[in-house]
Amino acid sequence: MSVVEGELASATPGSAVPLPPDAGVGAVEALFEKPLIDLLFEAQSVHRRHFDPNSVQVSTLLSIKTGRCPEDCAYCPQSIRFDTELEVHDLMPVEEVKAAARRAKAAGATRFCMGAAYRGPKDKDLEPIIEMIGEVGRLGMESCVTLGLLKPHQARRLADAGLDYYNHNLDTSEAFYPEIIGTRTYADRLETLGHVRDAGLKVCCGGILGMGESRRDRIELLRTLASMDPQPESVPINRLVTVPGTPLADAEPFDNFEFVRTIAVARILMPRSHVRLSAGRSDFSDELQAMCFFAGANSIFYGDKLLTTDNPVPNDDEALFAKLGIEAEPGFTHTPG
Ligand code: SAM
Ligand code: DTB
Ligand code: SF4
Repeated sequence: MSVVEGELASATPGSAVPLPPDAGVGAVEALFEKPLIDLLFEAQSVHRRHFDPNSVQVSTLLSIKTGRCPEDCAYCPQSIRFDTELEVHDLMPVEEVKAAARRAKAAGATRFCMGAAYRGPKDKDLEPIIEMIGEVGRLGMESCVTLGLLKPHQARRLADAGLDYYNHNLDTSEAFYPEIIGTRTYADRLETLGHVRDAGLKVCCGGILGMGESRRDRIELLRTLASMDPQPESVPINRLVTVPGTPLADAEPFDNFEFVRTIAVARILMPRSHVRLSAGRSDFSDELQAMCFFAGANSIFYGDKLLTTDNPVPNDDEALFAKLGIEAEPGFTHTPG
């Protein structure tokens, strides 16, 4: 810890030591209720004890299978149940995905995430995906996939293929979840996360803000994430992207300060996790993004598209990093195999 960091940490108001992962509702509520500046100061103090505060991890996302998903997630443009005028496609050819991974590497990404609109993959779907994972590793990037619910043997197959991360979100609190998704339960999601951990994979797990949930739901989501042992290595915090045709198309815009508070509380509860400023950034001002980085967000998706919706164009992100003096986190290099 540098002298400045030491001073900052010792001057932290309230709990300089992060809350335990099983902190009670009251303790987490008290964080949310702090004056914003005190909360940000505490989150930033925790953040710089574990990370370089001027470094942000950069991931690239690609939808390798788009649309016609049988699930009914009320936020999702890819559900077959909603008319979202989506351009659908089956699993992309392996060579096309490999080429996209090479472009991501050349653009500076250190993690390549591949998403597929499945309830869960069939065993035969995993074969081409395993080839894609191999190429990402050979390029020296970390690999991540998000394929829905997994069976234990499927998680092991992905781990054996050299996959680094599996993304599977809890999305919201257990209590609010049935308002959003009817086709699979919270317990199903926790079970998949257990299989992912048991297979030795790193976990990327987070949620969405702005679906009409209460602050109590956000508290419960963060408590559930933080009480995982070990905590998820990556925590994507998405702000709902309202997509015409989905049941949440007319959801009220989510409050910017509540978004920043949620990032800060996530940082305090999960001090060693990468907290990703995920979907929704296209609607954020530079100033709001800067506040999120100050609150402890230290990962973004880079590239003009998320899975099916817009993300800021790379030029804008480069300009933002330059203005803020932020550097992309140095790459992780796999042993070529
Ligand atoms: N089908 C897989 C699954 O559900 O696990 C993988 C892909 S799914 C699209 C990945 C995540 O994207 C969801 O869990 C959700 O958190 C996020 N997401 C999807 N649509 C979104 C939207 N409109 N706004 C914000 N986040 C969204
Ligand atoms: C996550 O939490 N957010 C990403 C990633 N994991 C796969 C996906 C965001 C999707 C936003 C809506 C879309 O582009 O379709
Ligand atoms: Fe399907 Fe995933 Fe979208 Fe739900 S979030 S509808 S499971 S693609």
